[in-house]
Amino acid sequence: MSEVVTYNREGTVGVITVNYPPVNALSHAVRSGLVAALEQGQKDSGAKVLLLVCEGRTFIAGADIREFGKPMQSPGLPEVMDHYENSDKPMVAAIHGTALGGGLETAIACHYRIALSSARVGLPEVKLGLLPGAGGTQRLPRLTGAKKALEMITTGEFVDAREALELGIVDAVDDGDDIKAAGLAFAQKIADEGKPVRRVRDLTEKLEADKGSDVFDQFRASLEKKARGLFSPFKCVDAIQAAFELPFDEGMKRERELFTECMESPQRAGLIHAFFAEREVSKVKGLAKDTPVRDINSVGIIGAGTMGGGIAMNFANVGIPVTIVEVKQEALDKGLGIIRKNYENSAKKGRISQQQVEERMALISGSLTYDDFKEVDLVIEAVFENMAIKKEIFAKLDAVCKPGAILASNTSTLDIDEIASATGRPEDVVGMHFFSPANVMKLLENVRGSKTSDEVKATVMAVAKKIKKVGVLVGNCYGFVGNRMLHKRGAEAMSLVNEGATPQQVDKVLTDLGYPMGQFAMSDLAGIDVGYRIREERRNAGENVPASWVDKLVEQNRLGQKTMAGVYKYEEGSRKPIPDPEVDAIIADFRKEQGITPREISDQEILERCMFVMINEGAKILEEGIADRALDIDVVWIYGYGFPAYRGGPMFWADQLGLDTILQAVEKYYDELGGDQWKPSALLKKLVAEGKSFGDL
Ligand code: T1G
Repeated sequence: MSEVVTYNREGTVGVITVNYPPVNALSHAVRSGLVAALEQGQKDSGAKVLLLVCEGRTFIAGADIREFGKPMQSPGLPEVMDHYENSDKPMVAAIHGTALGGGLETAIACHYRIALSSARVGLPEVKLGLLPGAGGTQRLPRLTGAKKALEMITTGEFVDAREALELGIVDAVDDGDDIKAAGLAFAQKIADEGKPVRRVRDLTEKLEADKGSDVFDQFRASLEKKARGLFSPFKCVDAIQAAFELPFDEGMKRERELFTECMESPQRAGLIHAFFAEREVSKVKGLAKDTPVRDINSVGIIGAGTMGGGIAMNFANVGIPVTIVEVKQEALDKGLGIIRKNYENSAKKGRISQQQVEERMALISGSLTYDDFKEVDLVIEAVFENMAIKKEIFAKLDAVCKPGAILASNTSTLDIDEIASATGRPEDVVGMHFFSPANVMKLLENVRGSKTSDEVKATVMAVAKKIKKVGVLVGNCYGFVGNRMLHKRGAEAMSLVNEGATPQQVDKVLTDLGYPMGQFAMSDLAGIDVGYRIREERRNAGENVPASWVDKLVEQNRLGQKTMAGVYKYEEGSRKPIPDPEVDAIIADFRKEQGITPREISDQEILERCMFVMINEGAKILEEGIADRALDIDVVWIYGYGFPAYRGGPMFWADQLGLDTILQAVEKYYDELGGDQWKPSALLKKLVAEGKSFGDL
């Protein structure tokens, strides 16, 4: 008898129980156990009906992703589904938690389903670069019809139990919290009413309605924008369409062919890497899992600007009261007004209710005095990037805030240790770098100072989880991980334009790679004066920062979207970047001034110079211990800058390209262009010499 799947009988109900923490994933042991337990149930003459239920936090949450890429061990999931569907005794699945992927496929291979009202179901395989490969594309449409099946399978979104009931995915919903009791009662009812075996494969009514319709072509067209660059969503549509055109067994064969194509795609490798990396980053090297965490029940924010307001919303969204301090009432009122407007917009889109708008606004208060920070557990400073001002603020916070309060800076580049030196409590000082717009972007780059205590590190990582961000703990250096690499990419992009490329050519290479926006469109969004001020700060600090054509734009007050003109021009009410001949003229003048003769530049050179300079910098970041693992860098770039998750992150993508290819190009550009940014990283050279990858670290 398998220890992860057991069989016992309760009355006339044969109970098959899965117990494989943490999420009852369909590992080989579970699949074998399911088959064995079913056989026992079939042989058990006292069992009139069979019930499948899971222990722990959730019903089966899918195939065991950790097995992907390894040789599949029999029985495969489709085979297990067949056993359950062909059971000659009614087979009932009892769902709690999240029945996902192969879990939901197992449930709909059964004959009846009951779910707790707190349960959710979904087929999120597409988020892993796959499609439901155990009959989901053939059985779900038989329950819901084409439209809902297409939506659920190509988005991977979950539906709650009530909606699942309406859609016909489950047959009953129980408002209790004891799935075993609910399952037993429902199974007994099925037996008492003499309900027959009801195989989903035999249900054809919902298929008839959409047979021969153009719903599939219409849906493919709608995916062109939403699923730009992705492979598996289109395969999902093909597989679902097969359910409407082929007999069930043929449809299953078609599903298997398409599933195999997805399994073999580099996008599946990238998305699964991203899935696990997002979870691995919360396990910080050298930080014990049981490190004490301080309670954060109230938060102070300094600055009611774009960042401060967005940061405040994250805490109000999870019920934590926030006090925002500004220097002037006018700035405070403006900031609070923008927060309200953001919430009202979300309410208009149906994302939150009007009542939630009011509840969240009630949690955010404004003040003009630091005295209101006396009792807060955490303060986050979000004023602009000026070290002198930040040190002045932290000295005041040190004087006002209670012992044990955490003092955090939202700085995107500046030295946390220098900021901490303005206080008498450096162990309580930390960086919490949010990404604009702070209430939307999922990344929170937590920056440890040399004296930041383990308790504070653990607390800010717990805060990230609490406010539904992906927290990554990184070391203290100029730009930390994300912006340090971004600045290298930005400098290369500017140089490429100096040398002959157009801004739109550079941006298109990056959006073709899968970024949501190119370098210059992104700069216009944030405001190109941000980079200008950072370059001025570095020049004032004595660094040799070359002049650039972008500075010329700022000096003509072309600051980006906020002035309707920056690198691109913008029409009223539109964020669409439009190439501007005026900018071409400014660039041409700048080239003349610098004595540059423009040349044709290939897209390949643009790709290599923008991306490989980042990877080389990422390798240096690893060498210096600023990031503990390459996957930390991948997560920073996926969640902070929109690097396409289907490529796994810049370092994973580099591994897939081959580090020898990267190193050759870096050495070539070092010879041609010079500059510290092209000095080949020692780690990169070492890994190539040893035939290893970043993933091997
Ligand atoms: N396989 C293996 N491990 C998994 C797993 C899975 N499917 N899902 C979660 N884990 C681990 C996760 O790595 C973490 O491990 C722990 O469980 C808790 O996860 C044929 C091919 C279920 C909603 O895509 O969406 O079925 O770090 O931190 O926030 O058609 O996990 O503790 O060691 O995320 O409460 C389809 C993926 C697979 C579901 C729970 N299923 N999982 O979220 O906890 S493909 C999925 C999730 C498939 C078939 C196809 C979430 C969750 P550790 P967690 P959570």
